Amino acid sequence: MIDAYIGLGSNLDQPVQQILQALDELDCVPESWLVRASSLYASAPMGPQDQPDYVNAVAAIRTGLAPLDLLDALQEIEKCHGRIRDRRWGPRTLDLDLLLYGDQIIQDRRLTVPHPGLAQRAFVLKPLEEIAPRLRVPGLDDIAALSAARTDQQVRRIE
Ligand code: A4P
Ligand code: MG
Repeated sequence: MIDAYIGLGSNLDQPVQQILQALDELDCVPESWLVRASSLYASAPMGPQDQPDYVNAVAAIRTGLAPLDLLDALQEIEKCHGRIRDRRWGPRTLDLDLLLYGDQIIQDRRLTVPHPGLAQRAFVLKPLEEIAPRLRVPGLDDIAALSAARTDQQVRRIE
């Protein structure tokens, strides 16, 4: 079994509900269960500004699925949330990113792990720091150090 970390994001159709439902669905992925879930966080959109603010969270799951099978399962969940792939960085009902898969480095046509945006994005680092502060990103630093370098980006914990 491998510990994997999933980034969740939504900014359409009741984002808080989208994220809470997706956390339940992660617990239903085959050969997998939810180990921890962060609080929910709100932030302004990265990329095009003509879209609503985002709600983000990070989940830790324990899984027996191979990385590409896990990606398939995540995309299946996105599809069930009515995700329509439109423009890059555009608004979405649900985005699930595979942030980390154990300590593996993966360079596949369909899958890059660690997720390439991880170290730049406070909306990923903050929730990840909440549930796994001492976790190391392969090839980089530990989460707390990466997060401390991104305090310029405003991310608000939702109560
Ligand atoms: N793919 C490769 N590696 C991965 C991975 N580690 N996890 C491939 C998931 N997918 C991965 O993804 C495109 C392709 O990436 C997939 O088919 C998969 O094979 P996508 O979700 O269709 O494309 P996207 O999400 O529109 O593009 P991208 O670059 O992944 O966008 P991001 O990085 O997900 O950013 N602002 C705030 N505040 N919060 C947000 O959550 N999110 C985005 C989207 C923009 N601005 C945001 C937020
Ligand atoms: Mg994505």
